[in-house]
Amino acid sequence: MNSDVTKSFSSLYPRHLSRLTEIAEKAMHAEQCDSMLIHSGVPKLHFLDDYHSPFKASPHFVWWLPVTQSPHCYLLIQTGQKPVLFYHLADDFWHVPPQPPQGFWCDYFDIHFCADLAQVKQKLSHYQSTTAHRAWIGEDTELAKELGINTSNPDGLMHRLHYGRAVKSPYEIACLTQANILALAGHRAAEQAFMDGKSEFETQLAYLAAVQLDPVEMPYRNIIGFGSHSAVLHYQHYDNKPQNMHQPQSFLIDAGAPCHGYAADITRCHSRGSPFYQGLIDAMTKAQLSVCAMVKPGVNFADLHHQMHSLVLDLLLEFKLVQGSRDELVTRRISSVFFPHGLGHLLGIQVHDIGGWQQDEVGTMLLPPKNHPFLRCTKILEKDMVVTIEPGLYVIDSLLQKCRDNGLGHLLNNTAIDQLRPLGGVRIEDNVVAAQQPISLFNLGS
Ligand SMILES: [Mn+2]
Repeated sequence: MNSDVTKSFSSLYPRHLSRLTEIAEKAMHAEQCDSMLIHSGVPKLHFLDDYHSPFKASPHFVWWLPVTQSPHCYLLIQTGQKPVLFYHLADDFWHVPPQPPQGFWCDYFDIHFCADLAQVKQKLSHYQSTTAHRAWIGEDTELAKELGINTSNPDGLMHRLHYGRAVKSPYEIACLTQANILALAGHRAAEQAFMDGKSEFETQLAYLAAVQLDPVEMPYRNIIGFGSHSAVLHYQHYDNKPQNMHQPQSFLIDAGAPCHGYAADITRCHSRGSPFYQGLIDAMTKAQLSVCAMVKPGVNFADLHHQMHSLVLDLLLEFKLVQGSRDELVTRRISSVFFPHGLGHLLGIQVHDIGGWQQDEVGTMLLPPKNHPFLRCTKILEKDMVVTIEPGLYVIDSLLQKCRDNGLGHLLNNTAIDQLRPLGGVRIEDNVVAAQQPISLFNLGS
């Protein structure tokens, strides 16, 4: 990260913190509490084992400060007071022990170093005036009781915080931008590896080398699929087989990167030697860009999803994957056979950021329409919400078979489907900031 970027984080952070303070104080006031203790979390042990899963900090903790790799920390937010951080600092001869925190955010917190829970308890007791009205935000509710807090993750408070998290501050948008810029380096390296004939596994290594990260530091497991693997929505392997360079090949890569705990979530497709597949990529990219341009305040995300279905149907007709009257194809919802997932989701600290169905701060939920159960966002967009726009079109044989079983086989053009099958499918995904002029973050880096 260059010094300009670091400077921009330090200049944007104070406003982020005051926005959070405002949201938190309003939420606490509405829910009759005057402080909350937010736990960073702990790594989880495997069953009957002494190995842990990789540590994932609580998103509520990361929202306040970019500390993503420090378990056993506590953040005390009190109405009208400077935030207090109880930072875990203990001798540990098995690992490199944690270091005192450094960075642009430190001055805004009272920081206490604690080696164990007894020290946390002791130091927390200096802030005891409000414990009767204190809420715990964290997974381990037994730990909350040990610290004298009986109210854990109260629904009312959580709804208000989750609602607030959907709209991003300029600091958060800078984090998401930087994550996109890092992901771009990975995507370029992976494309090159694919074109050079590397295997899926080698392509994954090329991505990781370019972003200089361990897989466990990635916001989600990279999807690197060649050929028919690109039609498996969450394809989970990295094939070692070398490519056959005498055959056309397709490549779908869904891979992100982190910055201060915020995630990029980007998908691209590449063709080597298939004008048919390249044509499909180009047409999908055009359709996707037209919907990215609609990510504006006041727009219903479900409407964008339906608009995308109409564009996917255009593509299915253009590439002759389906046949029959447009009316019948719409009525039979044929686009869902090829595009079975949602258009996208809120993006932030969590890749599928929380609150996509939440309509207001008291937690009214609007579930997705019955025929579109995988739509992860049913919100009316507001300025500075960040969403992914990720339409896809795939040959998924189980869904095609169901379609035939339902007596709709006459709508499918098997010749064209057979042509696409070995190439899998396409998905194009960008991270877009809702605004009058929507901002596509991945493009900022290219
Ligand atoms: Mn996504």
